[in-house]
Amino acid sequence: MNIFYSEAHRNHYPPFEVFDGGQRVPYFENPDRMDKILFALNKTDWANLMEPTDFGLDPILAVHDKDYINFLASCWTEWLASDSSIATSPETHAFLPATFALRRKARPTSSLHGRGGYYMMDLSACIVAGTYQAALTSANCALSCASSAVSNQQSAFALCRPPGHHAGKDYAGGYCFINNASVAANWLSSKGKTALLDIDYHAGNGTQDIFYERNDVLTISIHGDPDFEYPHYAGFADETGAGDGLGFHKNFALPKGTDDKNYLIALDEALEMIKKFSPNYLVLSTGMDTFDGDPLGKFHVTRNGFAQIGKKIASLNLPTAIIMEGGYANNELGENVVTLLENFE
Ligand code: OKP
Ligand code: ZN
Repeated sequence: MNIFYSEAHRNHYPPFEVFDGGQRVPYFENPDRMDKILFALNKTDWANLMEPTDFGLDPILAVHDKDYINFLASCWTEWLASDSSIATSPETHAFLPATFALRRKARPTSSLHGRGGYYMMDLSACIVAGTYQAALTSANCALSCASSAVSNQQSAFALCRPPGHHAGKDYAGGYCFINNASVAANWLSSKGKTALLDIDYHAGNGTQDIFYERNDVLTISIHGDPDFEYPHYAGFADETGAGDGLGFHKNFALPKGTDDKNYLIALDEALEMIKKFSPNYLVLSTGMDTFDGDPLGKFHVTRNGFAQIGKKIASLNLPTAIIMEGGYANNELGENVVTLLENFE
């Protein structure tokens, strides 16, 4: 299996994130996640690691707002230049706004923090020196993966970091900056009919927003009910698309404690919808944070559950661009990813 990966993510390692209650905690979405996955992949005899190709900004700007991307590009440098105390110890700092543009009577005002609150939805998408380059490279891994799926008519894996599914057209959030899976799905949709299935534990609000009014890409997300879980304001069962896109988005908002059995029931329903849509390609936003014991999740999906999930999705028999999203039980993460992926081999 072709696997697209770059070391660029290492320079995106914010020294902290902020949890509810204002507590600073170590950044959960850390480079060690990739090391654990690489270690497990390197033990298999089918992982073919490749550097991503640079697709340039066009496919990214087909999904994201240009001013938002400009904000990501210059944020750190502008912030560094604005306050000399940051330059003395940049590794202890991360850019975060503390005021947000609530309910869009808002505009991106010219100050950096005005733009921060406009373009960011929470306190977990911290920007540091290497963030923008890492985000671009991560998107290129997804695009390279999609391109590989088309040319080989075979599934491929993008080992993306940072992840993408919380990033909308013009906002970052939840460790995500560029919506890798959406960029890949949009690119793929010009090559053939494309569906996107998001199995990360958290609702893929960014993906939902990006495709909400489109009927050419079916989007489905299976996740913890936003009534109790992040991202709190999107991912509800009654959100099914709008305008032309009505009926082309589906949320499975599952309760705390969801186990293999109940997860697989929802998955079966999702796969039936995909079959009816009859796409040529599938994009799979792959979070492993549904795992029993994940520090950011409340489901009880087991290793065996991932084997069954992989088997069922692979049985669609579609060239699939498998895009890495979340998963924070680092010590189990590598084997969990391999367990899912080996079904697509
Ligand atoms: C990213 B992904 C919990 C704060 C939530 C953000 C979680 C982002 C998850 N107290 N922080 O979908 O795995
Ligand atoms: Zn997640």
